[in-house]
Amino acid sequence: MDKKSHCTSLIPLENAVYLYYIMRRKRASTNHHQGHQTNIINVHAVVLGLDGVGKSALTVRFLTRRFIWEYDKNLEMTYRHHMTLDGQYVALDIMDTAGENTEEKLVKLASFGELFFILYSITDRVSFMEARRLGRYFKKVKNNNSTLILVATKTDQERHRKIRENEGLGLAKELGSVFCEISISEGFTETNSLFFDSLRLCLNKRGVDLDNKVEQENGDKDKSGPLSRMKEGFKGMYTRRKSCTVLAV
Ligand SMILES: Nc1nc2c(ncn2[C@@H]2O[C@H](COP(=O)(O)OP(=O)(O)OP(=O)(O)O)[C@@H](O)[C@H]2O)c(=O)[nH]1
Ligand SMILES: [Mg+2]
Repeated sequence: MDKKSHCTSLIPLENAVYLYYIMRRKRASTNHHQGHQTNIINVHAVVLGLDGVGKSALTVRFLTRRFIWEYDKNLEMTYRHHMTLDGQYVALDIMDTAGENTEEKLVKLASFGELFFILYSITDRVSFMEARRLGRYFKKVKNNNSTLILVATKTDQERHRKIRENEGLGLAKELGSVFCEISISEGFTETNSLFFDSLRLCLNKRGVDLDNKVEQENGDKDKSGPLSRMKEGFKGMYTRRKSCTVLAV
């Protein structure tokens, strides 16, 4: 199939996102009747990194559970996604960025975002260098008012690996971020847990008290997501509170 016909998959995707949103609203109103928290918290997330690292793949995987091999390269999209996280109703705005990360663009992203997913591919050293540049920038301009998540993608391409896991860990330590390696193509669970764990970190940082006793929808019942597993690499920096991994600041 040519690239263009693949790209049209973004049109039905809008319907899928809408349906997903309706279903979640239904569940949220059920929660309301059961007496759970119903105030809405808005979180602005930004997905960024060099071209081709999997920004759109990650975003679309989380929103629709689907993996698509080709996306429109110049398409920058912001999605509004409603979800419940540990009993808390969250309106998550996800900006899937595209194109060159100029200084001017980074200034805009810094003012928009609170949660930053900085991606690189384990198969591409240039993408790792770009992730380092972006991470250093947001660490500097956002000071401690943001949550940085360093995400190494394409672990299913192990034979083409150029960046060792330790290099990713080292960069994450420098940035004060968390770190995980995932394959977006191989399954939905890791991507889903990555978003849920990251939102927990972000809201914990804001001081939001999440209720871990509420059973998660969306298959996020096991708390063994990529970030939770990576805590091993951060002994001393992370501590387990309630049922999620939180940054000990
Ligand atoms: N094997 C494999 N391929 C992946 C993975 N994630 C993304 N890809 C593929 O990598 C290519 C680029 O992914 P995109 O999601 O378009 O990357 P992007 O970062 O949005 O790229 P731009 O929009 O051009 O900046 C696509 O063919 C994806 O299907 C992964 O985990 N494993
Ligand atoms: Mg893209």
